[in-house]
Amino acid sequence: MSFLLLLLPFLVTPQSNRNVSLGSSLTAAASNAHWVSPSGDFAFGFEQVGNGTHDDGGYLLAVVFDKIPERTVVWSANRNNLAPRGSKVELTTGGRLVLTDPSGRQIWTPDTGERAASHAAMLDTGNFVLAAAANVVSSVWGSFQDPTDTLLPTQALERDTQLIAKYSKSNYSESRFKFIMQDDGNLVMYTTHYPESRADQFAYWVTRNYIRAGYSLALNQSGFLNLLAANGTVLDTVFNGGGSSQDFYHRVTFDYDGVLRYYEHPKRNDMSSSTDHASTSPPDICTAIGGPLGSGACGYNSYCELEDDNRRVCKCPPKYVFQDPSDESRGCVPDFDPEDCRHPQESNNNNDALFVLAAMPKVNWSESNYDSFPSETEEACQQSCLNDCRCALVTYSRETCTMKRSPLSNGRVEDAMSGKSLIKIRRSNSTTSLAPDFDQPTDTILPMQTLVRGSSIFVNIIFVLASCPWRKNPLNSKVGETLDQGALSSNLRRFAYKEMETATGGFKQVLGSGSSGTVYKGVINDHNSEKLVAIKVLDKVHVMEGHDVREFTTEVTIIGETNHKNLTRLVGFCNEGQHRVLVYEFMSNGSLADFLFGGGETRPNWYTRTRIAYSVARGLVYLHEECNTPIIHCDIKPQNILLDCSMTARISDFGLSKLMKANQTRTTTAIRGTKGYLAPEWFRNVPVTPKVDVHSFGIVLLELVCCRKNFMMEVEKEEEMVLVDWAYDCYSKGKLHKLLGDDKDAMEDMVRVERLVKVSIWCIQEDPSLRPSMKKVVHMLEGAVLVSEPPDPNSFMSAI
Ligand SMILES: *[C@@H]1O[C@H](CO)[C@@H](O)[C@H](O)[C@H]1NC(C)=O
Ligand SMILES: *[C@@H]1O[C@H](CO)[C@@H](O)[C@H](O)[C@H]1NC(C)=O
Ligand SMILES: *[C@@H]1O[C@H](CO)[C@@H](O)[C@H](O)[C@H]1NC(C)=O
Ligand SMILES: *[C@@H]1O[C@H](CO)[C@@H](O)[C@H](O)[C@H]1NC(C)=O
Ligand SMILES: *[C@@H]1O[C@H](CO)[C@@H](O)[C@H](O)[C@H]1NC(C)=O
Ligand SMILES: *[C@@H]1O[C@H](CO)[C@@H](O)[C@H](O)[C@H]1NC(C)=O
Ligand SMILES: *[C@@H]1O[C@H](CO)[C@@H](O)[C@H](O)[C@H]1NC(C)=O
Ligand SMILES: *[C@@H]1O[C@H](CO)[C@@H](O)[C@H](O)[C@H]1NC(C)=O
Ligand SMILES: *[C@@H]1O[C@H](CO)[C@@H](O)[C@H](O)[C@H]1NC(C)=O
Ligand SMILES: CC(=O)N[C@H]1CO[C@H](CO)[C@@H](O)[C@@H]1O
Repeated sequence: MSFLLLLLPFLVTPQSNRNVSLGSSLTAAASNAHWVSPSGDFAFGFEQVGNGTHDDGGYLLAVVFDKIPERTVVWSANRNNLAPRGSKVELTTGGRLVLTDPSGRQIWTPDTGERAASHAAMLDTGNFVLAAAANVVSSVWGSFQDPTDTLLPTQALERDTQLIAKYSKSNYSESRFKFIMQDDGNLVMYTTHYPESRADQFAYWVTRNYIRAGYSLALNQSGFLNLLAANGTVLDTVFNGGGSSQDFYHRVTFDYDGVLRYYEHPKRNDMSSSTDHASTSPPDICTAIGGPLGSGACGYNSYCELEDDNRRVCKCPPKYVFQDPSDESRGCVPDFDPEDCRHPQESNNNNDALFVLAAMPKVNWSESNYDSFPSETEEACQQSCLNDCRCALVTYSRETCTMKRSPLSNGRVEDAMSGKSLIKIRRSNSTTSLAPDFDQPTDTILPMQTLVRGSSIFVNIIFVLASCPWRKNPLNSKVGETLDQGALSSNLRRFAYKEMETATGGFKQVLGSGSSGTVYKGVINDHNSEKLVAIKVLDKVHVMEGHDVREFTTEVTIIGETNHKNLTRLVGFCNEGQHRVLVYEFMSNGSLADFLFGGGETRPNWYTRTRIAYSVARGLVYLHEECNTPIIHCDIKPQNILLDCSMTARISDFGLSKLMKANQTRTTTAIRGTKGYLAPEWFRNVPVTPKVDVHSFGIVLLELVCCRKNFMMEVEKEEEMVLVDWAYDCYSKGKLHKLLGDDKDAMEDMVRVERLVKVSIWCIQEDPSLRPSMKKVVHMLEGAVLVSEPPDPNSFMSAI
């Protein structure tokens, strides 16, 4: 003890080779002390960010490379909440690490599960640990287990942990990009539909060859980023750094543009001048993020260009400026008033004179179309845009004129673009013709994909494509023109937004919220009696993007036309201003998720469960094959299956899926659907068919049989973690009873149990063509046809 006390005075100054003892602290000040690792490679302490005033800067408690010139943060504690000058991090005498501001308010403390540390240490690996007792191995917490955006050699991204990119080069706050080693074994990159900040995320990158197989992602000491199976086997090498660890520091960072990069930093200054070299994934972020929702990789009206090193740059078209000059990812706004088009100040001036088109030959804004028609000449096409105030940009390609409206989204430089974009801008008052530089082609040859060194999975990048966009292709929605009337004459009620407010008592009681909106409980007046309803308020993003009033009405009408005992019924809707609301029958017995996983002591009744399985299957047959406009649900899961008062299952939320069209092409990168229930083809570049619902149904069916969720972390044996794998295992070994726990009714009905499990294994086949149609599923469930031996659901994947 006295030894420790003697050391104390030195601990506040930089030093190496020392354990940090209880009672030590560091203070955020102009010149910062650090706790340094024995080799001096890494340091733990405060890093100044911005100017250090509380408003636009402060101190980051971080681990940095201590020997390379540019201070590179590899881990931080308080990225979203910078500490003001004078803040203190202390390893208290009680064995806790606490970051407090000068007034003593706690800013951050690691989650050690209440365990006290005996000392702390900055290790040579870059891991800052709180040691439990005598040895560092049994640490109570380590920065490696709580990564921010970087992995270091010997560090692994374990299941259910994630990297979150920082906001920008100099802003360490969390951004919208997440890279997750999911507990379902998939390695996925997610983002939100920027600029909307919503909980709803979509995947833009997924490991393809090892769906559900991954256990952790580890960077090893020779600079290989490996995807590992549970037993430690290397499944694939994501990056191959290769450089020697004697000469280089290695790191893998999930960067602020949503791209995972591999970096090397030479350890000695005299070594080759290039400080980093990067392997990246996805190789082209500009195209990886797309689809009809959100703005794409850059903000609205801007366009994304890939530089030599695969870094994206967001740019504004001519006469447009960044909405926020300090943040180029927020998109651009016109530097003129587009409304001038509608109200030309000089009455005799036609729009021709006020607005002109500037050519941008290689820039494609792939979304925002509102009209498209054949046009023999480019001039005629241009004139159409100039004559239409809605038109912000027009493309002319292969004698087709396509008009796009504001805000333009998903802009990117596309080398292979077949036509050209012409953007409408206001002519400046003084000049009658445009400055020549606007017409200058911007088609400098681009390094589209400067190739990625040593990547393997990453070359197989898929752009997570899906074909269940919420929005219909506007080009096909002209039919909508007469539909507003049609909706009114059908039996759907149209509500005013005020009525919705009254019905829900000011949107008080939330029944649930999902990918597309929030559902409230409400009461409406129906033929002079009160009727309970579920009122779904769609998120604004669906409203802003892609829905004009007519399109919404078109879709609502199609939902309203469905009529089946095993679907929830749409009672009415509200379509007013910014508000899009759907009103459904209220289901008194909650969702199947509550029923199955509600946590009661005994399993819900077996016969009720089998009846639910039949009802869901019948509802899906109707959606796929029997209603006027076939519908793929895209998001079948227990939360979307509701139970009415007689415990009959009713599928809900189907209205929000894309109406199924023959020969559907993929038009969006948005994944509708929920992790775990998603069919693997969502992650592949193949058409999405009704078979995606069959896959999700197969998983729900297994959950019904076994009364547990597909993924469960708290299981006795590891092989039970993923239900679909475990179930196949039990089935192939003839040990189905293991799935049933103490479910007596089910035990006595083993013939049916086996049939249901076999059906569900058929449904979850990786190869969609092996999965039965829902009609066949119903026949199999009812025992009308024999169910043959299903193959291993994963055999298709392993054959690739
Ligand atoms: C704060 O930092 C910015 C850029 O880092 C600089 O332009 C500005 O002058 C600084 N402000 C003060 C008050 O130091
Ligand atoms: C960093 O970005 C976030 C998100 O835009 C913002 O809220 C925060 O103020 C920024 N921090 C600094 C220091 O600029
Ligand atoms: C740090 O503490 C551990 C455990 O108490 C001890 O084994 C190690 O020698 C200490 N290191 C130094 C440099 O004091
Ligand atoms: C790192 O991984 C690669 C590829 O899996 C392997 O060849 C190499 O031996 C590993 N290096 C170490 C130090 O484990
Ligand atoms: C480890 O797991 C992989 C995939 O799960 C399997 O292919 C391999 O045979 C296993 N290896 C050992 C040694 O168990
Ligand atoms: C722009 O991109 C979209 C989507 O990739 C494509 O369909 C379209 O043809 C492109 N436009 C032109 C003019 O090449
Ligand atoms: C152009 O003229 C309008 C009205 O005459 C004026 O409001 C506007 O500021 C002028 N713009 C420029 C760029 O001179
Ligand atoms: C809900 O289901 C239970 C059976 O689990 C049933 O007893 C009850 O009557 C149902 N509730 C309503 C409101 O019908
Ligand atoms: C779908 O595509 C196939 C082949 O491309 C074609 O034969 C068929 O007629 C198309 N169906 C519809 C409804 O367009
Ligand atoms: C119309 C229809 O097929 N309704 C079915 C809904 O589900 C129940 C329970 O399985 C069936 O009995 C109905 O026939």
